[in-house]
Amino acid sequence: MPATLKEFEAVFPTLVADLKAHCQKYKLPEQALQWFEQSVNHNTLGGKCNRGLSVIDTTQLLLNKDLSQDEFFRAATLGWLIELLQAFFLVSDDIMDASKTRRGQPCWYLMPNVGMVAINDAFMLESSIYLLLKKYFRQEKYYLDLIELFHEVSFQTELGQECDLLTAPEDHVDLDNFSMDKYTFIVIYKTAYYSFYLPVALALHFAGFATAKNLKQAEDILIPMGEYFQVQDDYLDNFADPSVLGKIGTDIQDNKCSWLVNQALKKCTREQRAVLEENYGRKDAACEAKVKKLFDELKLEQDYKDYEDRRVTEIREKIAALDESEGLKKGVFEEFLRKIYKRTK
Ligand code: DMA
Ligand code: MG
Ligand code: MG
Ligand code: MG
Repeated sequence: MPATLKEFEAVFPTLVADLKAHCQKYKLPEQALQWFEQSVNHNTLGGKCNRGLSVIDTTQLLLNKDLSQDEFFRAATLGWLIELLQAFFLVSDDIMDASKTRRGQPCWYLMPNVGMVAINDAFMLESSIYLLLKKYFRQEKYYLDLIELFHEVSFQTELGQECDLLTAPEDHVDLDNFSMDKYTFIVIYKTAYYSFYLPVALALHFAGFATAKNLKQAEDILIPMGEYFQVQDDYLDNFADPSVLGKIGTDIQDNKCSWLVNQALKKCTREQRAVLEENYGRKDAACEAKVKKLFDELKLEQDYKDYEDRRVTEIREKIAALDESEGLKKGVFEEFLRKIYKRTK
């Protein structure tokens, strides 16, 4: 049985207490201690926790048994470390993307009295990963593998974010600068590695199945799945109801090299391209509305649905071809796909 969000969330207070205890060793002033606790809670809780839950579900499938209480706690801890990494990326991403809401609340940097203190809060969320990793995994022979994995995946995500931001300059719109090749690089790096490869790689280490072959097979399925997940994110940015999605889309105003604008560029007429030239990437709600209208005229929603069907078929074929001889299981990937297929948030 997959772990429930409630069971997963029940582990978090212990980890927050650990982080606080660590601060208290430095005699951190009370105000700063409370601030840190609030930042950790606000930024780490309140999401779907798909990434974190996946570590537990994957471990369970690999070991093919119900986990003991201690195994559950440790798998959940690894899951929370991904959620802390995610919190670190989201706090910074929302500043860089000038977003307004996240998980149905104001973005952290827009909360009362926060502002640019959020940048330091993001760093502290990242550092928290390594404090907890040391506390609970230092004695394991795979401890260094875990540290290196978090470092490598963080760097990959930062590369993706760099390209995402550099293809979306604030001051000038150049539609020739977008391409599906650039798009693919951006989404694989900014999203697929930390959201899809990382949970399974962590579970493989924890369960004792992290052979080179298993890690490579996992990557070959999870990177395309992560790419599909970010295409969904780009589709939802424009087409979802923000009250369901929990965040207000910013891609058009932010001049992002998104999946939708790339599809629009492939099929638009000269006149439609002129509309894009004039209105895409402008910090202006009226311009944004014109682009949204064009996306409707171009029937991009239907293109997305066709893409989804094709992509999911491809991914299912890859899963079917998995070699289970070193203990990796098809069910791991089936479960991931089940969680994201036709998602609306
Ligand atoms: C997501 O990109 C990538 C990271 C590393 C947060 P995004 O800006 O499209 O995400 P969101 O739509 O959640 O702001
Ligand atoms: Mg963003
Ligand atoms: Mg972004
Ligand atoms: Mg997005």
